[in-house]
Amino acid sequence: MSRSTWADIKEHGPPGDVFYKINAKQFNWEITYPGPDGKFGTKSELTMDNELHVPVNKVVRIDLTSKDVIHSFFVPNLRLKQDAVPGRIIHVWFEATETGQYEIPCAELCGFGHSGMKGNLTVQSQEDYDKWLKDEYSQNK
Ligand SMILES: [Cu+2]
Repeated sequence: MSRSTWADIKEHGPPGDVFYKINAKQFNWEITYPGPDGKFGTKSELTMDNELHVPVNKVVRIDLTSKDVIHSFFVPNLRLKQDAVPGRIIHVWFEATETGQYEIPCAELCGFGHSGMKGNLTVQSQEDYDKWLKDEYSQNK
């Protein structure tokens, strides 16, 4: 892969449609959704362990970091793997083109619970995603 191809994929990528923050920690993926206003850092944002829901055919952008040791965010079905490093925020993006459930194992030996560190990626139609998220927001109040 040439240097410019690498840069196109890893450094630039297309503009995002949906945004999340993922904080790896022994031994879960802590996933933060922006509030209904699209903003992070407010009371209405939503944080949960291991459940990443995204709409299909949308560019997903993630700010990935770690609270403790080095983990690796791995979605085998998307051929996506990126280290999560404490003290650094690494930008990750993908676009899932098929609905379904996929696993997010940790791909870096990170301690005694490493083998059980597994998240779930749910790729949904926009309609189902909106419904799910609305429901989660209302339970969060
Ligand atoms: Cu891990």
